[in-house]
Formats: sequence, structure tokens, C-alpha cells
Amino acid sequence: MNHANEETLLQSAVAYAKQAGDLIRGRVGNLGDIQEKKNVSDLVTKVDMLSESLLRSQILKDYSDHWILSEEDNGTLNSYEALQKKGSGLGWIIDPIDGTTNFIHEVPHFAVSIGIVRDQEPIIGVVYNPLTEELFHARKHFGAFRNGAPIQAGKETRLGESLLAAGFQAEEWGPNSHLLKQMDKLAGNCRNLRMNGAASLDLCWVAMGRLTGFWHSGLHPWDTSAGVLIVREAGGQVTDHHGNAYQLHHDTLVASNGNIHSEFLSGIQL
Ligand code: 2AM
Ligand code: CA
Repeated sequence: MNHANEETLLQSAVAYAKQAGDLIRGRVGNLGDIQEKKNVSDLVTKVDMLSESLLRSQILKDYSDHWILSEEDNGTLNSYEALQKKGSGLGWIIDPIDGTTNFIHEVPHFAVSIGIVRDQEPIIGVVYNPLTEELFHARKHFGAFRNGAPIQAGKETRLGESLLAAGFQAEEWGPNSHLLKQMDKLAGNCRNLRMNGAASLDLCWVAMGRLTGFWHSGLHPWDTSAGVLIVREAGGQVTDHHGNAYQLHHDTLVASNGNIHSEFLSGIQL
């Protein structure tokens, strides 16, 4: 696929994200049924489903030969199995609402996340927060942008001056968890910690320097496919907890501005 066609794909992803965002914005405070997926911390609403159907139908209408991997349609496959099943070629990895718990509680920090991958490698990422109307996008080799303006990861050089964020996977939310131990180890060693509740947006916040770093376990490709490209194109770094370049099936993710990355990895090593 040539660059002109990638630009068309990007414009489509932006258009679909805005359409889904309009739908979601109109349903804040009018959620319909809230269903528990695995437990009271792992939720899905009617609006997640409506947003997903809108995105799927738009993609299928315009790109019937591309595959789609989406959160609410994935069944019980793990990330590795889901990606293997989809295989190579061009595919769309979508989260119809990333940050569903925030959406339910009307915390204005949730997004539509759309990543386009070729042979499992992200080439386009779009993340749209419909309440703040911030739209982040990246194209591989062409940089990262917020509302059309180029963005770069933060300039901090030491963990001590870094603002970091993390998130609990639904299964991990409880006492003595790995994440709580990591936070305990970091406490006092970085500027402060945040838990914002939407991984795709946290990645974009690393990309534009609001956050210096972000880490999370148990994420899925639909949480990360767009944001990871946006961080990398903004000059940041994304690895797993061991420092290997992050791949979409990995269970752990550590993103940073790059400068602090090795100190950050040691800081969360238990
Ligand atoms: P979600 O809102 O789409 O479920 C919160 O820390 C972040 O982690 C959110 O981006 C949330 O995505 C994601 N997340 C938490 N638990 C998850 C799970 N069990 N599966 C997938 N994503 C999860
Ligand atoms: Ca979701």
C-alpha cells in the first residue's frame, strides 16, 4: 500500500472515531443497561455495543477485505490467540469505549481507540476523547499529533522528576496485588502517581508529555494498538516489563518518554 492510501485510511479512521464519539457523547448519563463481564469492576454498557456496531459497519462498508478485532466481539480468546486467528494483512483493532468505568461514572476521560495494523504492526493510530474533543493520531514514520499539531514526549531525564500513571486490570483489583507492590516501591521515588482509567489516553498523554510514563498489565491489543504507535511516533519508548519492544500480544506494557525508561523499568521491578 502506498502512502496516499495510508493517508486515506487515516482519514477514514479519524472520521469513524468522531462518529462513534458523537454517539457516545450523546449517551453520557443515558447508558442503558450496565452489565458485569467478569465482576463488578469489569463492565460493559449498551453504548459500548452501539459504538462497536457503528465502527464495524463503517469499516466493513468501506474496507470489506480488512479484518477487524474488537473488544466486545472477541469472546474468550486471549490476545495472542485473537491476533493469530486474524493473521496477516491489513486489520483494524478497535475499542469502542476505552475507559468504560469512567464513562459510567461521567469522569471525562474515556476514548474511542482505533489502530490499523499491517502484518500485526501498527501503522495508524487514532484516539478520540469525545468530551474534551482531543483527537490524537499517528502514522508510522510520519509523527504524532494532537488536534493536528505535532506532539513530542516529555523532556524529563530522571525518575525523580517524572509524573507516572498506572492502571489496574479488572482481575488484579484487590489487596497485595503486584501493582500495589510496584506503587509502594515507586512511592517517593518519582514526582507522583496518577490512575486515570483509560489506557489509550494515558499512552497519548505520555506522547504529548503530560505524563512521563505509564505502565499496566493485562491490557489487550484494542487498548494499546493506537496509543503505542502514538507514543513511538512522538519519540517515546514502549516495552514490556523486561524491556523488550512491546508487541500487541504482550501481557505487560511500560511506556515512557524514553529518557527515563531504564530507570523506570528498574523502579517497578520487584
Ligand atoms: P476498558 O475500559 O476498555 O475496559 C484501566 O486501567 C484501563 O485498563 C482501561 O483502558 C481498561 O479498558 C483497561 N482494562 C482494565 N481491565 C481490563 C481487562 N480485563 N481487559 C481489557 N482491558 C482492561
Ligand atoms: Ca472498552
